[in-house]
Amino acid sequence: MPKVKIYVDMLSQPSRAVLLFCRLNKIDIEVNMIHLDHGDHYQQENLLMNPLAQVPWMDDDGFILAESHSIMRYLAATKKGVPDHWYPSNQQRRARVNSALDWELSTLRRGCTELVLSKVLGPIYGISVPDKTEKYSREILKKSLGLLEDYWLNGPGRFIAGECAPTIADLSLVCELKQLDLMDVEERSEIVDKYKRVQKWMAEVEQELGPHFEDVHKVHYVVAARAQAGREEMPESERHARQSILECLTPA
Ligand SMILES: N[C@@H](CCC(=O)N[C@@H](CS)C(=O)NCC(=O)O)C(=O)O
Repeated sequence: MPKVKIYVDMLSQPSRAVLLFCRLNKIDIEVNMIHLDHGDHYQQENLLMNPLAQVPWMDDDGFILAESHSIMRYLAATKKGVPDHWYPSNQQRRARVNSALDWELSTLRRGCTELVLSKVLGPIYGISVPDKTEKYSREILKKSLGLLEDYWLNGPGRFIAGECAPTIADLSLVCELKQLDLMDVEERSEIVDKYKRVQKWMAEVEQELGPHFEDVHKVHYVVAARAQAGREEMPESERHARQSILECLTPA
């Protein structure tokens, strides 16, 4: 079987979730870097493959699919050896995973991504974001964290679908929330610290995923450290760091 081709940018949280999923499940992949800041996703050959022009997307022997949640569901359903806990075959548990993933897109991701864009990435990449976006996204994020704490994580189990092993919903939501590392430490604490269950769950998911989690977030950590240091441009040398991560992403 040919390798599944995955197209990602290491600074994209849904890209990291898909990579992590492939790596955890030893899916044979070829990783292709799409540098969003260079506009790679708008190059003709990429647009022909993925007119949606967003990462991640995949090509499984000619079958092209975008959207991280759909990619993980597809891979869980079609690749041998993916343990059932990631996307349970029990229809009610699966429905709960889907419910959390849908909820993430309309709430948590909106708040998180837009806040980080307006506070950190916008200034770095020269994208101006209206003041009201910052205010609005902060409110959405706080409300979403409250719901994560009191609803999604309020079940009997350690994870979102209430069981004893993580699902693709845990993977996706944790990768999204990691994006807050890019924010000023005090500002992040002011938003996140009161949600104790959320913090415990994030730490447990990270621990459960082990070194794979760290590897997939290597470039993210570099950029987060730079953002903390308050510098405004990402130097070429750090862009190249994204290429060097290819080796550790391809399963042995
Ligand atoms: N719902 C999509 C979101 C994809 C997405 O927003 N990707 C961003 C990076 S995190 C992107 O490609 N942005 C480039 C653009 O929109 O021009 C998924 O989960 O895959």
